[in-house]
Amino acid sequence: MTNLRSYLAADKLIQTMATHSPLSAKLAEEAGFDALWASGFELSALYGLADVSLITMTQHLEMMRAIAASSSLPIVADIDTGFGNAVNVVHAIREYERAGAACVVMEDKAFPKVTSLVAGGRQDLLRIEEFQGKIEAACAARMSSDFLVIARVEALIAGLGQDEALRRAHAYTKAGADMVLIHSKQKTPDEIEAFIAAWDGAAPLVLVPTAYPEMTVDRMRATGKVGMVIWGNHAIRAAVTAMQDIFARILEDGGIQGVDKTIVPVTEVFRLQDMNAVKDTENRFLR
Ligand code: SPV
Ligand code: MG
Repeated sequence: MTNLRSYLAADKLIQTMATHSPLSAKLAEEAGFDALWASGFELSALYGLADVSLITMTQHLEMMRAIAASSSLPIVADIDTGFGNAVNVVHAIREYERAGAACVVMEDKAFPKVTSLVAGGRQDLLRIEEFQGKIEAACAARMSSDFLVIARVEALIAGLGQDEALRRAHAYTKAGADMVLIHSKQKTPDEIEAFIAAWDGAAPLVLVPTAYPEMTVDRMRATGKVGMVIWGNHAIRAAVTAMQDIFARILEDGGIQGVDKTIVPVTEVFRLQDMNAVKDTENRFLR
């Protein structure tokens, strides 16, 4: 597994794709992404639940372990609010590092959190000092210095403006955060680009441009301050689009004759399941 800190040292823009399962992780790796986002939103959606701290740490960890077992890419674990206070954070960091995460992203919202992109969502933030304590706890709890701690600033999401976002980003870097994720739900990149222009901290920034899709890789690179982009929920949205289309068509057509050639053959799924390895094992050992 590549160490994310070495990417940072090389000034690489790390492209991180959302995943909710080992299968989506394998597809992201084959597509050529650098890292995997173990997204809380995607896993919540997979369970048919809202992303409001309903998924437990155990559920998220279990999926993350399954993802780690099926991909060699570094995993950026979305630990939401860190599951409580600094005491919970220490426990969470030990668990996530042991489970194979390369990095965690922890957000400065109060538990239970409300998903960031929903219109009119209740967005309660922690006091800066309290979140600094949680970042310090995360840094102190990690076993390897290669394990990255990313502080996620939700001040723009909460409508508190750029000054508050900058104040928080500086405070969290002072507490030891390796990178700062600055999130925005504005429909254009303006708010984020204004933040980036004003950011004079040493920590590279992380963007999740879901709400402002015109923010391209080239545009992020041009700022010289973005170290990672997270394509935040495109795996689950792509899956929903595909299933909605195919399910509707099967009912409309009264059968699968129309869709059969439009989806991957079952042999492609066998390949992703590594059925050949099963056959080899059978040939070797079944007597
Ligand atoms: C997630 O994917 O779980 C995220 C990104 O935290 S967002 O849903 O945009 O908050
Ligand atoms: Mg999340």
